[in-house]
Amino acid sequence: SNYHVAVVGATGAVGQQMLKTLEERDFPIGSLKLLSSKRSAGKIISFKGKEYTVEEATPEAFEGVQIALFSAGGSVSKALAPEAVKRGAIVVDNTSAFRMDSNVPLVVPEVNEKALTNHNGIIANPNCSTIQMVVALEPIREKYGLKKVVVSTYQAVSGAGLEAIEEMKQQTKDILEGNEFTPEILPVGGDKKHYQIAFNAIPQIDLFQDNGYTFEEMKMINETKKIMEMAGLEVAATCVRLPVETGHSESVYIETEKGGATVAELKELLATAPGVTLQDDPANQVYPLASECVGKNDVFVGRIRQDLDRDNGYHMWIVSDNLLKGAAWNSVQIAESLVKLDLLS
Ligand code: 11C
Repeated sequence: SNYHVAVVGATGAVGQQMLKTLEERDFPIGSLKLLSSKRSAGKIISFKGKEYTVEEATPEAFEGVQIALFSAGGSVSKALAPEAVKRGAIVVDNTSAFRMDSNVPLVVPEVNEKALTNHNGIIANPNCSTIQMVVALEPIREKYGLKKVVVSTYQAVSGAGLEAIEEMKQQTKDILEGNEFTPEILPVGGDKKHYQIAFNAIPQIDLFQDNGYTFEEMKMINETKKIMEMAGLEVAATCVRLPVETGHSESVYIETEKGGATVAELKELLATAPGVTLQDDPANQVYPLASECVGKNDVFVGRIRQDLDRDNGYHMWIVSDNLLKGAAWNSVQIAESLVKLDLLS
């Protein structure tokens, strides 16, 4: 059958990719509603050759909606996701609003699709940098167990939205032309100071927490434990913003429970893992690149090396399109899983 679908945040960086993904996957849509803030309402967006007028997201807008994909910021989700559920919709929420609620499944289908069966109307889509990491780590955890993860990220500006992309481009131009400029958005719209992103690397994504970690780092730590159902997993993260438009890269160090797996064995495992493309051939300079992952749904893994001091330690490089597997594709994939598992009323 066909479903009544709403996309909330339809004009944003992720919302646009959600529409593209729904189109490409030929998701069974009966009717489509494009919702946004009041500011963007009235815009025209075309979907499968038909034009839609973006409407303001209000509680009443969810009347008759069966699946609502939210990506319009945490405060919008907090206010409207429960309203959508009240009206019978199942919400797939791409913000951090509900991720750590114990009655909300936090789902990456390659890892914990079965968690969907316990949903109470809202399903949370994890943070982009978390998703690509757990897709690569799950096959290793299954076979060898996992004790510890230490990740450093190299994140693209599109994770901070369309305005952040614009800021990076304009700054680059201003610097090359010798013009004055004032950073206004990055690292975080809501913080006191703003820094140059062009030709720079900023070790702050989202706001600092009391423990000295940023919220992005704490998301990676807490979400990884929840998705993998491993409260005792040791995870540490350092998240850095780079002047890359799209595609998050991650340097990941892991320690497995069982030592002794060879790099060749890990490569063989990842070569056939769901949602993973192995790109690992140093002799021919083959490794994942942010510039190459854009527009693709997979998580790309390479540079797999044995740690030189520990026989259960491994290093790798994990790259994915943060707007696709990190956001839009994972959300649509969850919607596809709900259809497949017959979990839509
Ligand atoms: C970034 N990871 O790259 C963030 C964006 O919790 O869904 C995603 C924020 C989130 O800036």
